Amino acid sequence: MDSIGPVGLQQGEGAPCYPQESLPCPSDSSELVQECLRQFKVTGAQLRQIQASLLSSMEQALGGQVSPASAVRMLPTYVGSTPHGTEQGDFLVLELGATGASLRILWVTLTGTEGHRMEPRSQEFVIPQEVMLGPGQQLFDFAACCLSEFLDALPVGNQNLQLGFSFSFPCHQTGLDRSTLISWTKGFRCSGVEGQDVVQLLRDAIQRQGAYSIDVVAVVNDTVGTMMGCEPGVGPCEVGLVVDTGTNACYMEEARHVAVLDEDRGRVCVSVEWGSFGDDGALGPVLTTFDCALDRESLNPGAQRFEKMIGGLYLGELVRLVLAHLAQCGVLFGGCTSPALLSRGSILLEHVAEMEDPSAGAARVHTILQDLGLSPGASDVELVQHVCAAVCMRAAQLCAAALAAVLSHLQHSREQQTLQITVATGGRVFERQPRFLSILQETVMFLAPECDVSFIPSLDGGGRGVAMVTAVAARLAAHRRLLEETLAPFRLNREQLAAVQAQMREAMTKGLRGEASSLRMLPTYVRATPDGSERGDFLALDLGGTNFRVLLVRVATGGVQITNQVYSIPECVAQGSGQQLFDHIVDCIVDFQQKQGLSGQSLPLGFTFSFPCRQLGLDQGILLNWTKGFNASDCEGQDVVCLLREAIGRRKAVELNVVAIVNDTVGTMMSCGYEDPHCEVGLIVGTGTNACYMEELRNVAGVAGDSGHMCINMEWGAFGDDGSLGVLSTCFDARVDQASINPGKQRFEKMISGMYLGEIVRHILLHLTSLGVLFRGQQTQCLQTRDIFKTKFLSEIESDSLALRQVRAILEDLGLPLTSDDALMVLEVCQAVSQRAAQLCGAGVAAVVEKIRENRGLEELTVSVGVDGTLYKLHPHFSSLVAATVRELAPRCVVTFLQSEDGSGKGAALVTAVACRLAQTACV
Ligand code: 0WK
Ligand code: BGC
Ligand code: BGC
Repeated sequence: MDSIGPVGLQQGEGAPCYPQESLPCPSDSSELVQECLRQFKVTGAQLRQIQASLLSSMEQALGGQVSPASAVRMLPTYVGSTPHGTEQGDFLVLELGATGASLRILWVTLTGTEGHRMEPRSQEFVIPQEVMLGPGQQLFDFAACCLSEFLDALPVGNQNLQLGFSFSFPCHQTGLDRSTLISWTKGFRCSGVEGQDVVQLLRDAIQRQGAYSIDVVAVVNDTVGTMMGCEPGVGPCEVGLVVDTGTNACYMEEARHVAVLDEDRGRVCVSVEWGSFGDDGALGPVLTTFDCALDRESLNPGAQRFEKMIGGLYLGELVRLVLAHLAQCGVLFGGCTSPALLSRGSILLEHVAEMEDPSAGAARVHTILQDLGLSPGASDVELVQHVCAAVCMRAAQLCAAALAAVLSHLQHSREQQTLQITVATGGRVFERQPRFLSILQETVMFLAPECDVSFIPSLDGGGRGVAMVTAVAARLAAHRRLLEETLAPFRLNREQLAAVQAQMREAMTKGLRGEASSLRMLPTYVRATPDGSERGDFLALDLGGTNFRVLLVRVATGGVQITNQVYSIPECVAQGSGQQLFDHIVDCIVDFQQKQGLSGQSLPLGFTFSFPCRQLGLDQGILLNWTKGFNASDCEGQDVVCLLREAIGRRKAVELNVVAIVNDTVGTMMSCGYEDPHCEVGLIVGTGTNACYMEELRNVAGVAGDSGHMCINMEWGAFGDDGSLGVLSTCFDARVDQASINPGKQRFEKMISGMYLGEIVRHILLHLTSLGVLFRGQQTQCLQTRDIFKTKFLSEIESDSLALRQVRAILEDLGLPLTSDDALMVLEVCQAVSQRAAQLCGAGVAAVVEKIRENRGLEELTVSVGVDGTLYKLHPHFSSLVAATVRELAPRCVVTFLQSEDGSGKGAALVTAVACRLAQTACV
């Protein structure tokens, strides 16, 4: 005869439950009865101990501590807000696992009007034991079959239905509709489900069923449904407490406390999963041998120890084990047992609820025990009621200790003297055991006196709450679809990029031949990259980027020394008269010379002029058209070296020897070429974008000579101005182009460079706001403001080191009223726009390096590309995306990207130095 007795373990000592020690049936029967009932007595100190230990487990788990694993899991649920009552629509809800061997389906209509409730239609289906313990597919097919049966009775036709899946088991959620089962609890143990995404399993089963088009948009733990099901008027409920077959709670936690979430604003609902509390032995002192026996015989020994002392699936079994022990010791039912009394699960929650209820009266107890094949005497009935009361009392007290831990944590984390809070309760233990709630309330008041707690039974067991979450999820899913539709044109595939590469290649060939092409392929008269023998002091100007710089470049044996000064070009000067612009440039030069003690010296000067110029020689450049926001009058069609010399002329006592005019791409190539002789391509991705490279002179029409090389300024910013990029251009690109000072021009540049990316993003955000996807559809003044969304925000927002919270800070500084979902979507918009820009740029570079490789008839080309420009340098992912695209599209070229340290001013000085060296050798 195996007998069960108290274990008497100290706090947290060793693994839970040693094999049961059989307790002798003491001769004094009353002692035995008292001993059995005393075991279920949990002292105030023990309850406080449990409260404290559960609290520290909660904080360990929230802090992300993995080893030792904390006993409670604290799982984020991706539910970020309690309902604001505006949710509306018809929703299907499938509840699995809350009420043991049954699943429930509900049709919930949310009216979106506060206080106006429509009674949900629902149906319960009993789940056969073999389905609860069989292959997972069978369980989900069973659920899908029940769904069809439920819908067959409703006039749903073939409308697309949205379903919320209430799945009451511990799951790692990675989204509102993505949830991986950690482990089964309660009476379930289907194979092939743990570690799987249960939403996908349900979707697959519904697919297999094929009867209705049902979209599973959210998966919710039953505690969350219970919390969300609170009538807004009484709430908001910020804690959901379920005691049904199992037990658990969820609550609204400050997002910043949840380590796994990189979010510190707002709140997120966390499922505590306190059922597993004590699986690490923390419950030692309050565990009885009856608990041990129950656990040993359960489907999951050693797991869910706390749940097995509270959950409705176990209370009946605990009572049975005690009654069986007392009967076997002869102090109950005259020492007689019955097959029913000795068989597991024969006493159910309902039995305990009735027998424990003093108002039910002895007669009912009698009937139940007789149904179990027992013939109870009068004293037996009373004793049975005592046992039921003891088991239920302890369950309610333990549940209260756990709830008090959650409440104390909330009170501390919200730094409130007194926490006022509403707890939504759900589950049949509450419904069937009215005393459960009162004991729970009393004990919570004892353990958390500074918390003013009101308990609200959740309506229809949380079904409405699940529908609320589903409504929110449906809205978010709809928003996601609209976001994907909006961003889809920005997601370029390999074919599209290869087409850009091929089109650019063709345009290069045409441009070199002087045929009509959107690529002007301008000869620069730079025939060689530096060979290191250059020497001397040079002045250099660098105009056309973010900053205008004047530089003194000393090229000596030991290397190149640069002194430079940044000057601003006010918009009114950039868009004023040409004379004003060049006078301003000369003013800056004079200021620089004075500061550097160079006044009166006429150093050779190299002019980096980053605009499309048809060069007739190294020091002759006819400006073809302004770009990048410049629009000074009387310059286009003029030789800008002349314009500069005239301005110098207008400024008395200034002598400057302008030797060379170079494009910033050429300056950058030369600057990097000085360090790396393989550098034969120059790339700028800054305010504007462009590239140059060393072409075979024989391929350059209009320039004499068939041997040797010449650097060609591609002016690729204008690629596609002939409409060849039409297929890739989006309505947002069109809006940016139309609003620019050079509509129809520089189309490639307007899809890539820093002057425009922020504007593309702003137009997309405006569009998404108008669809109600962003900022709750509120159009704000600031978002209507041109250029308010700087391209540098993309670099900041996309930086990996920035948590979503910082993204919010950037956007809030812009005066945008946003939620965390909004911040995430803005991040995705930025990523899509910058990724497209980098890939298009990569396709361009691939076209250039492949041209060089084929020019030289090489199997494989090793080449370096000198790069400059704020966007390329500051954006966290731009450079790697460009390199990846080049590897993909030009696999036979080994391309190294060299970020230019000194800008193209140094390059201009080197071009000048080469020109001076060649001039000297020509004189000799
Ligand atoms: C720095 C170079 C300059 C070039 C600029 C482009 O020295 O010649 O124009 O980079 O980058 P941005 O300043 O437009 O970002
Ligand atoms: C599950 C929880 C659930 C609770 C109440 C437990 O067994 O692990 O996810 O909330 O039962 O149904
Ligand atoms: C200009 C190019 C320049 C590029 C990068 C473009 O707008 O047309 O000449 O190289 O910007 O600054």
